[in-house]
Amino acid sequence: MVFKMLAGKTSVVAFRLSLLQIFIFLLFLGGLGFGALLFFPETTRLKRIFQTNLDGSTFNTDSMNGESVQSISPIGYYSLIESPPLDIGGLRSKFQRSSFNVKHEQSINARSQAKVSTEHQGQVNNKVNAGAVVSILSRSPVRVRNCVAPYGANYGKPSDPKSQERREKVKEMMKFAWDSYKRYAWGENELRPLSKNGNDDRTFGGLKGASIIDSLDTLYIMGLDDEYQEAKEWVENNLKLNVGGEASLFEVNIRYVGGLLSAYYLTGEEVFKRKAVELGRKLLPAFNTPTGIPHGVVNLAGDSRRAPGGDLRRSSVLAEVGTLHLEFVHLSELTKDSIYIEKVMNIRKHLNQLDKPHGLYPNALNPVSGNWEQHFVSIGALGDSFYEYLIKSYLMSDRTDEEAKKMYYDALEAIDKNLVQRSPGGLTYVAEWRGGVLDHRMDHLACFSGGMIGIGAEHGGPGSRQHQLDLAANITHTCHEAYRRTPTMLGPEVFRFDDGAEATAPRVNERHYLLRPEVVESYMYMWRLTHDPKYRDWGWEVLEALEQHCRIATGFSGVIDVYSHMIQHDNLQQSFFLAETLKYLYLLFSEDDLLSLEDWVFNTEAHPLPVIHRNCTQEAEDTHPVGLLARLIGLL
Ligand code: DMJ
Repeated sequence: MVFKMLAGKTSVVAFRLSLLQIFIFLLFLGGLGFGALLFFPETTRLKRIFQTNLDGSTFNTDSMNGESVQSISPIGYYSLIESPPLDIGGLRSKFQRSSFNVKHEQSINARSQAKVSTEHQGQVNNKVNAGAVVSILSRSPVRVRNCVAPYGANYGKPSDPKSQERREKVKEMMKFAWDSYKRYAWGENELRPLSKNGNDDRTFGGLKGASIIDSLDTLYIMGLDDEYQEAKEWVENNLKLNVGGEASLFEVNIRYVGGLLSAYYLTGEEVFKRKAVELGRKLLPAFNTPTGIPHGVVNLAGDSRRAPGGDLRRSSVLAEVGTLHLEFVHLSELTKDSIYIEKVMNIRKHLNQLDKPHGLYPNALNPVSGNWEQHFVSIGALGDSFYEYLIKSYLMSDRTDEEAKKMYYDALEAIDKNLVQRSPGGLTYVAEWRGGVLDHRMDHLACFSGGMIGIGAEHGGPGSRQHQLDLAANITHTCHEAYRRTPTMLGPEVFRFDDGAEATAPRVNERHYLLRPEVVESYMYMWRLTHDPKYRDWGWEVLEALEQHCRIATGFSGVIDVYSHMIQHDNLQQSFFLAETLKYLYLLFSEDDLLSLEDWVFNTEAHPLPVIHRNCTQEAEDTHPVGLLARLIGLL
């Protein structure tokens, strides 16, 4: 087993032998035999045999907010919480990165990082910390149910020089966006680059630092170590959750809870888990409605017995109530408190049993009656991430959540049948549906669907696989056309396919570009699924357009009219630009095993959450005392 793992790595073997000699020497000294195990190359594995509770599962919210914590119990409908965690530690051999391998990679990587950085020095405006990636990624990633969630070997460094250079450029853009935010808007939610101050709208109910939370994981995976440390320290010292405003349940969940969870899973830093759980608990009053369908607005000052904030007569939005599942499953996973899963499973059950016109999900429902409020269907604004979270719930459950799977494919079939259209010029698009009448327009937001349909294609059954892959590729192509048909090479907020329009925006008020990620998101997924180089080239086109039209001296800004040569900026560096747009571009130019799709799902704000693997059999074998003994004998 060990030798299989080491095949072809001479230097690794050499290093192992020297440690082995230390090991034998210590054994020889006698009395230190047990201690010698700790010097053995695979120290972390051996330590786990004697110290099994390394996954932080004893975390208790009692100490945090004084509220009692229910012990997690089987609730019958969701298999994720029915199986007890394995009690033997270990790494999944397929992806494992032992402490030794990490060190080995560090030294290789330190050199290669330094080299790339030096080569690139003349091309970037701000030099990034060349060695940074080494120090932060050497920490152990968090284990979920005893499975390790790996980052990937060699930090996803691409093998070809062109992609390396492109990736470095994305990293430089991230550093520039971060530095600009830090300089003019530190601690505020978002940067206003023209007025050089912060944007502190009330979406987050008084919570601050949205750009910091949204950036944590991006900084981390890019190896921007100093910037990540600044962000972490701000969370430790300045992220105050005792605010009293009314916040968007959806936005706080996807950006703050998702960002904190992701930072925790990547870094293992307890502070992120503690804050995520504390904030998650503050969202629970939103569910205090007669149906349990949450209201869109929650008063963050409330406790779980109080009514939600906002006006209960207002509709709940499909995308908002349907975009909680991934984060809430992880909140239950971390706290061993089933309340979060119960809340989102109730939503799902409710939506599942409602009558649907032609199998389609309307975008608004009443949180009191639980009925649809109108028959407007869209996979753009108001609907989008509901569908995304169905397929991602299935994937994140290690493909066991059959209910989510069925709901996703049924919904997709209805969309395909009723909404998918082909323009006279041959472009595939997903129209909107207003009470049975098609509106031939697509939101920029709907461009995420190329990637979503792509990642779902694999699991829909052999008969539909190719069709879904083609649909994903065709939608992504259309979104590329929406960009390509503007002089700025940036896509408008809405593009139409009526009155002679073909993926263009005839209406002046639909021509803005807000630094949105959906198109590069689909490029990233389609690249990983097909390895067609055009997706990397299309991503590079977007990057060049961002540099040319959105970058100003004080940060990045959206533009008001993508069809105008006279660029006017909208004065906002959206936090999702740092969380999503730049992260997806970075991943597009990285190797596929950086946050592999086998092991991670991205929430709708691009925060990676680990797949909750059920089967770590191989690692159990690896660390079982008998297996260990065999390995020791093999080495001796
Ligand atoms: C992000 O906050 C999320 O991607 C959300 O799902 C939709 N809107 C923005 C990005 O456009």
